[in-house]
Amino acid sequence: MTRFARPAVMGVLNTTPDSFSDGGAFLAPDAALEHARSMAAEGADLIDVGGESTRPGAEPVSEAEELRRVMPVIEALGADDGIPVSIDTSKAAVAQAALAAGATFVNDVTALRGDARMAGLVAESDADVCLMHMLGEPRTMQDDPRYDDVVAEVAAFLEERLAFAVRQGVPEDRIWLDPGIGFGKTLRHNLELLRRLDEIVAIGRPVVVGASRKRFIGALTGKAEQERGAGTVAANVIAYERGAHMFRVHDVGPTRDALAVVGATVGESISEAPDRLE
Ligand code: HH2
Repeated sequence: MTRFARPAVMGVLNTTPDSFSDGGAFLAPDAALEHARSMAAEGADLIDVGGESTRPGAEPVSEAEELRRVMPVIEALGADDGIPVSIDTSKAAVAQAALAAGATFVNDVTALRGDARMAGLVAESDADVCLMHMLGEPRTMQDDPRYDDVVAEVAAFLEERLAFAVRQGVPEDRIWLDPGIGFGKTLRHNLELLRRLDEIVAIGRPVVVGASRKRFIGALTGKAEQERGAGTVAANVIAYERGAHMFRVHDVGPTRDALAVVGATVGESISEAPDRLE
């Protein structure tokens, strides 16, 4: 089991100038901290702090710059608030500094492929790690991605990365898997992954889903990034029903509410729901 009850909500905190939906909004440490606290108050179980955008076409950021962006926020969250922190990075040096400052979760969108030192670092820490599927790299991942069977291929990739992490000494019970919605996927690929998410859940590790405000929701609704909250909730409701454990979102409050209703209706918490006239 994991230390987070299902459903768990991961609040997104991008300390970047160029993230696809909130770029620039939380670059200043004060604004970032305030946003982290408000997400925690709305029911986030942990805050995912990232200093490098992975949006399609994004350019890489140096280690020094990434550290400069994320560390003031992580230090303040650990010291002042005790809010659980996840570090969204593929660089071992950034993860190491974040873990030393109190982060307890490493969210590596390269699934330990981006930095040869990352697996060993995670193994030596007692942090959880999320291994995500991505086809190619952010700069080029949306250039005509192709699969014969996207769900089978993503599952096979995640099984291989899970086995790799375990071989490197990461205890299996600290590993999370993520199909990587929008990372080298067409609209159809994203929808197929959500529809057949139970096949990813069947691998046997808890699954994280990051559908929040992504382009496939814009394609279906015609809405701009900040107006994709309802579409995001719908995607997460489906993912929860298919067995996902953690939901990475920008809009924590509406997600928490939706998951409470779904959990009481079809989830584990049905037996815990108070039986009264409502
Ligand atoms: N998506 C993004 C970033 N990190 N991590 C996981 N585990 N799963 C995801 O789906 C995921 C992720 C992209 O979203 P965002 O952080 O809002 O944008 P950007 O990469 O432009 O900062």
